[in-house]
Amino acid sequence: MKPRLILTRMVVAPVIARMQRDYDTLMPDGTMDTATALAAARSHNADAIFFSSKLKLTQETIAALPGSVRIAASCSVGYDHIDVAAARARGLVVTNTPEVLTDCTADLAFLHILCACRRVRENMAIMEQGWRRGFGMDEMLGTRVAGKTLGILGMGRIGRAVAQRARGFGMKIVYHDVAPLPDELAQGATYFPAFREMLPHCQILTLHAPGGAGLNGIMNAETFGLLPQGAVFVNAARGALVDEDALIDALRSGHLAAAGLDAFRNEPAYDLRLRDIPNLFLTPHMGSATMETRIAMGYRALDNLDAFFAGRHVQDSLW
Ligand code: 8YV
Repeated sequence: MKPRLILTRMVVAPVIARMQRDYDTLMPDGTMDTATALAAARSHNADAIFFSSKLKLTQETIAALPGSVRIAASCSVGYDHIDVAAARARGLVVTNTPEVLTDCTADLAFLHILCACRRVRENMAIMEQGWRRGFGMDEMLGTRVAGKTLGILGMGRIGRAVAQRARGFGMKIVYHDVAPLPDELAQGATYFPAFREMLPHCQILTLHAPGGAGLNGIMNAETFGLLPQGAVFVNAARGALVDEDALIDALRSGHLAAAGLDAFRNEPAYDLRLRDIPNLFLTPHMGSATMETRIAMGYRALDNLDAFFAGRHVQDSLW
């Protein structure tokens, strides 16, 4: 008998094929909301849930899961949508998918650094409007990337992968995290024990910290104000890290030269005032969105389910 699984949100074909081969899978009709997922888990008498950050596994939702569900595998590295303590208390194994999306997420963060600095959104708009007026050599100037000091909040796998890319651009790297990295991982990056003290040094700042209560709104009027005049800000991590009113003020006042966002406080219904700021480069939470990475994420989630149902060690268990 195959374990019974519900899939709450569509994933790529190779992952579906493996899932349907090995699990009695209930497929979603679109993306399931919480009520639909709970009803599906009950009607399918599910042993497991394959989900993503679109489904919030709150204490309340975990309590409402039918007793048959013993594992929930999230197809994401972030797990701020999961109440891990409540899952543990209920004996529900919860897993994520680290490592496999590091490179693609770092690529997208670096793309935001380049696009924000080089005013790609405004340049694209000029081309789309037909570009009929030549520019003086003093117009449409961006910010040079090479040689700049890049500040990284969060020097985990993704932060380090961004640093690796930045070294190729001759950038100096400063970082803040809860503790300094060993030299072989820091690779010459300078550690700041106090985040605020790092900010005045950051000509470009990129966030790679997890979401969750502790860092909520860590970028606010005060911390944006500590960045040097003309700094560039990028967030491809979690929207909750940023006070978006303060970001809008910092861009409108010209304190920030430009910014790039792949993560928003409200997704998908992001604050449309952000859309109207021309020097803000925007993408709709696409860090891991390549075919290769989405296959690897799906396989990693299935590896966790397979291990659980085979009674083996579950490598990405969150407790
Ligand atoms: C996912 C992400 O696309 O892995 C994460 O934490 O933010 C993205 O890779 C997202 O979680 C799926 O909704």
